[in-house]
Amino acid sequence: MEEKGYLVIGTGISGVCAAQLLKEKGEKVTLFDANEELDKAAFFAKNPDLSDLPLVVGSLTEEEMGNFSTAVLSPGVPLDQPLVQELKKKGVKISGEIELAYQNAKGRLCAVTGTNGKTTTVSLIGEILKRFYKDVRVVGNIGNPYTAEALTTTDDTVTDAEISSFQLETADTFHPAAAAILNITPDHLNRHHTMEEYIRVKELITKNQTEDDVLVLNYEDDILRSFGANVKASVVWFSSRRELENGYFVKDRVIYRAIGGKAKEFLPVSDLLIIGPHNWENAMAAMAVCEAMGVPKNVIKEGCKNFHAVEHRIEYVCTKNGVKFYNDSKGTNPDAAIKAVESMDAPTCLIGGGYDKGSTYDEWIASFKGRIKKLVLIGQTRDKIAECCRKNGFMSFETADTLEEAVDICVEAAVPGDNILLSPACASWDMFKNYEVRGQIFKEYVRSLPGDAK
Ligand code: UMA
Repeated sequence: MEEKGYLVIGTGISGVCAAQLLKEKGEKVTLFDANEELDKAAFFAKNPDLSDLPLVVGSLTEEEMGNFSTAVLSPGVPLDQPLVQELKKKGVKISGEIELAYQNAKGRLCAVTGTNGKTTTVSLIGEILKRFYKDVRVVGNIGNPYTAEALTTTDDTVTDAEISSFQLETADTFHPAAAAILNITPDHLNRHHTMEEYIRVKELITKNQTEDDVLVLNYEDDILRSFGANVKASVVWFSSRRELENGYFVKDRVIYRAIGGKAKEFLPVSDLLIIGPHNWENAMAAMAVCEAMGVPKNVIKEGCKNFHAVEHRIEYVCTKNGVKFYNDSKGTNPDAAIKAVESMDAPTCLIGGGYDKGSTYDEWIASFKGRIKKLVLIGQTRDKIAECCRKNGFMSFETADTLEEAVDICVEAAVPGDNILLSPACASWDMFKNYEVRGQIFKEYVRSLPGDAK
């Protein structure tokens, strides 16, 4: 009987890197993408090293499904879709890109999940680890697939992974020595359907951890506070609001490290270049993870002091005619967008709206509280959000057909001293390839506006 092979589902960056890894290991691989319009010739021209692999687009026949031992899912592939269910029925093992990478990687691993702050925290951890360890890989949802790095890792490698809920769904033996869950608030409910399921998936990050491992949790998150009481891993808490007996906390704008009720000053928050209480939380999570990974305190402090905000996350763009522009294209859900609104220190014209993930916007609108002088709505959710504005008595909104038109409306409404903020509270996929492209287009358009940029 012919040997069964791997089916890699999705030909985005994860699928490509997963297929490359499997090919390098000499495995039999077939690529599949549900997008019927995928241009095979263009795909192989872009990925010539995969051009000898079969690529099926659209759908698979029952017979074809029987040819595989394992299906490796890209993060964007939901587990409950019919194809995955059919494959399961045929006895095909369902795995994921992160799990495949983990099984082929060496060295030590730390991993961060959470609804918001993952990228900032993982980037900061990466900066700190690189100051102390020679071989550090920053991988995962941040945009560098773990499978792109796994085969070249050695026992001395330290891997720092940003892991989304999509990626955790297929985690099986995935086992980080230090993990952090930053917060859990409603997001991606169109994929996970219920909040209970979203929470369950996020918590999978610690499922293989033992008492020798560290789990870093936010004490101010009610879901995590009760979860932390019953995990196997040794928990390190952080809080931006209260003193803790054990863990990291902020008091009078100073971060402390407490062990057994004894708290020592660690770093004043004024030494951080990332602003706002949510960023203090990200920094404390990074400190705790790096401590667990064996980095000395002075190295952690230096890393924190030198770390700048990541692109697209409350990123200052420029000042034109006395108006400051901020790009928060990564504010892809209401909770992240609230953080951006709360970080604004002047009257702000806000651009929101985008792809509909099934979120509700009442809390986001409630956070405007005199800070937002005008809201301009774009994208698929614009009417839904407009309706929510009316319901909440916020009437200072307009709609626009394009991002550029939205910027123009804001420029018209702003006076010197104001801010203009792109922080959509929605994903970008209705109008843009991804949030990075949305942010780039915003920045380029803003820079092209009349007036000297400062
Ligand atoms: N596809 C199918 N069947 C499906 C769904 C998708 O065949 O049911 C195909 C699509 O036609 C497409 C390909 O799969 O060709 C896309 O795969 P993908 O959506 O998994 O995207 P990748 O390019 O592999 O990028 C993924 C992550 N994307 C998602 O989770 C949606 C990237 O996170 C991540 O950076 C990358 O892997 C590397 O790990 C992006 C993201 O938006 C930034 N993440 C979400 C977030 O942060 O909120 C979770």
